[in-house]
Amino acid sequence: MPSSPLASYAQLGIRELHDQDPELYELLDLEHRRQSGTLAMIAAAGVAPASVTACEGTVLGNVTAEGYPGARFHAGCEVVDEVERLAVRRAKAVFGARYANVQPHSGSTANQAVLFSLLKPGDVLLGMELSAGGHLTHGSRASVSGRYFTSVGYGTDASGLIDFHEVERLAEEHRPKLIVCGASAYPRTLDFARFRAVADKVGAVLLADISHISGLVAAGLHPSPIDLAHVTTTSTYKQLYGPRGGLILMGRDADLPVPGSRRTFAETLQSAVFPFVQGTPQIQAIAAKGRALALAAEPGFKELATRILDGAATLAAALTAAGHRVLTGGTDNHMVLIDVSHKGLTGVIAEQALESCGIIVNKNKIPDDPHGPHITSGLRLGTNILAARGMEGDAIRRCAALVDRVLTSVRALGADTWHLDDATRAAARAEVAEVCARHPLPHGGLGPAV
Ligand code: DSN
Repeated sequence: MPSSPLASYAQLGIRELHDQDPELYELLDLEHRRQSGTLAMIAAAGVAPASVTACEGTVLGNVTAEGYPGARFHAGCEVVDEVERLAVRRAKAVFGARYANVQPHSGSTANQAVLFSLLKPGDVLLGMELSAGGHLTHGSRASVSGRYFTSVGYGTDASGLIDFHEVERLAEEHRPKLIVCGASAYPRTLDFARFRAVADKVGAVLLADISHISGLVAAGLHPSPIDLAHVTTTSTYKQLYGPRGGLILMGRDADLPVPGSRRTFAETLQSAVFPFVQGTPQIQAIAAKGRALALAAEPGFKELATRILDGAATLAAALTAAGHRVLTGGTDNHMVLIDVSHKGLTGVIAEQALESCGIIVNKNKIPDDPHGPHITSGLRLGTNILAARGMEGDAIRRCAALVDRVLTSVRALGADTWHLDDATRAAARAEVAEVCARHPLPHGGLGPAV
């Protein structure tokens, strides 16, 4: 690599951190080692390639650039304008979108921009219940989305699938102004066309939040909502393996007027992000999104996304064969939800016991869960990071066997107290270390396929 101010600056930063702030350096180094040496199966996480992370450590963060390219409120933006234009072009290309906004600081902020620009306080919002697998920003009372709007929630049927009869009934009864589809804990394909039909029937706007499945959508392995929903949002750090951040995307509805307004969806959402809910954008994160989107456009990304999908199916089948209760009987995406009450455990016990062995998952509420969010009866596992490690087939089955061994060995003493014998923990930790060493995290790209 030719020496350049950019490269020297990055190296200088790490050297100065090491020499001048060893306490912080040590923590950052420790976290690096933790991620390398543990088996992360967090469904809501990815692992950013080094070139994505590098963008965030550049001098772009010094530029205050309120507004949009060509229309900033500060001087000195000629370079960052090009960075943002590039990220917008790449987002449109990856998702086949007519409109892309790359400024949202997160998926939650992207959703806030949509809700607060299209709804007035008190308007009715229909979204998936948090307890059924929805997201906080889809109308949960714990979030501003459920306090400022009149939130109505739909759930799942006895088989764990979205109950469209309930969605239709609630839409007709409450006449929502906006319907949200998309979920944080739903392992099956989302039928965006069916949601749009319901929305059209009651004159509602449809928002699709694809934060959990945007990599599968980008790779063409899950139906795309871009031309079915009026607006699509996503976070960028899960399946896009990008930085913390969000995107707002639109397809065929972008240039149509928002119902009851003369402004188009594109005009409305553009001013919703800035100046309505955000100030100056984080250009360094926008550059990192642009880099992640370039990787998502490479042919190897489809191989990675295929590994995500196949890995989850393998994980679900192996856990089922081992006697675990996999919700909905399997998965269509990257996510496997299991009911650990079936094994006499709570979600928090399962999460903590696995973490003590170096396996990182998260407790999750399941439909009709008798426990609150800090205990839960469920566990959510995902394959984004296993796929980035290049794992498939037998390697995934080995992960499932490890999970099974810990969950069948741990003994619940109370709702959140437990015992796991030292020998089982030591053996599991040793095997996790071996698996991690055999399938190292990618440092220069998204696993062997890219
Ligand atoms: N949406 C949260 C989750 O699914 O866990 C964080 O990304």
